[in-house]
Amino acid sequence: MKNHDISRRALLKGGGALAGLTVTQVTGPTKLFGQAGEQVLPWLDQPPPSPFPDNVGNNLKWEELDSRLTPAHNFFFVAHYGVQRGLDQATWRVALDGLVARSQSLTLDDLKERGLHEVEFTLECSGNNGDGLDFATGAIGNARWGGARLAPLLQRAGILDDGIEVVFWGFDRGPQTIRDNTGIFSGGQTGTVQRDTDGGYDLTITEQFARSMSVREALQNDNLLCYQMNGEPLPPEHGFPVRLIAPGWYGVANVKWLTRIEVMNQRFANNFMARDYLSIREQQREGKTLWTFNTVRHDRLKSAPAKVTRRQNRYTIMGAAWGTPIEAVQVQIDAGPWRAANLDGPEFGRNQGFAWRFWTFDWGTPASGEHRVTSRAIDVDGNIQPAPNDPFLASRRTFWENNGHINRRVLIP
Ligand SMILES: Nc1nc2c(c(=O)[nH]1)N[C@H]1C(S)=C(S)[C@@H](COP(=O)(O)O)O[C@H]1N2
Ligand SMILES: [Mo]
Repeated sequence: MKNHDISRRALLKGGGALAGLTVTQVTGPTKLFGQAGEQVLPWLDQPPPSPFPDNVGNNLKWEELDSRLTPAHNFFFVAHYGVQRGLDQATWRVALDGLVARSQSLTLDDLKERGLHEVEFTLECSGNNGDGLDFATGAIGNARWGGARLAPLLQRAGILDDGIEVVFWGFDRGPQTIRDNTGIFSGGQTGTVQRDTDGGYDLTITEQFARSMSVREALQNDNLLCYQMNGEPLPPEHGFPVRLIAPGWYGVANVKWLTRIEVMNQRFANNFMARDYLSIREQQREGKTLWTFNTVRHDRLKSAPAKVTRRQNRYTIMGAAWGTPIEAVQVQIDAGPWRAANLDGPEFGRNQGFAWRFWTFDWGTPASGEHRVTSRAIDVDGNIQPAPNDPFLASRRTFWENNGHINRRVLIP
């Protein structure tokens, strides 16, 4: 996503007491998410359209969520340098090189011959904020991703002893400007240098999309060189012909239009690791302000109310929870107490815990008027989706990794 300012108002409003938490896990029969004869009440707060339609689009319309698997044509996309179309699967190669004993150049058929491994995984952009104010509120979807497992391919190539980092290169590239370069530039290069307003130099280069992870992280069992989405070939928007799927990682790690896997002997610090997708937090330690910097990595525990439905005169709230394996979800209406929602289906085990779980909350017959609906998820380790005053959320100075409560407003007639 492009850099843009996101109002923190969304985070700072709301609140709600967290004291006296009791977690009641309710298990019940798997229900259809959405039933015949029900009416969906649209939220009063609606996200604005994407200001960068070529780069971020097709965001989930929460009110329309009615199936675990998001159809590819309804699945959000993020493409920093635009969607790459017209790539030829017949000539496509994924290079596996760098610090390996046996470099590889893999065709799509090579990947297919290795057997299909499937993972159901909810992919969320770390810029997906929520609270109905930000355009990226629906930068999330869940799919059954299929492809060849990455770990055996890395093992076959033989990572050398000094290899510590695995870089995944995409095909897409575009301009990146590095500010206040000192002007070490003699001509002949393809980058351009411009004097900036404060007397420094801005260097503009053509950067290729890439993200990296450690060797240990790359060897994680469910990482895929993925060529299928919900049983069909990947569409161009989602990385045709091959992408990385790294279950449990935020969207940005899941490199699309994958051309090269490179093993290196040092950490990798390109734009998408070290400048963009960087969480900057302001913390207090021993009376002093300490700024910390973390590249975006793993998904965080999160939930969202998806829609309010009405059948006869009874209202139900439905939603999703994801990020880490979910144990329970609670719902808060206006300033009321947190109350347990019903989790649909004990899904993980089958889906390895990387997929969202749906929940429903029987709202009964609420008073007419406007209401605020909030949810919070609790994971199997007892972690609670953080409240707005949680130190992690409150210390953030960039908008990445916002897993705060999502407040939606609805009008009951
Ligand atoms: N090559 C490439 N891979 C990419 C991106 C990109 O711009 N180029 N965007 C990343 C980001 S920020 C996200 S959130 C996910 C989105 O995946 P999707 O477009 O399939 O939903 O793709 C990631 N992989
Ligand atoms: Mo993203």
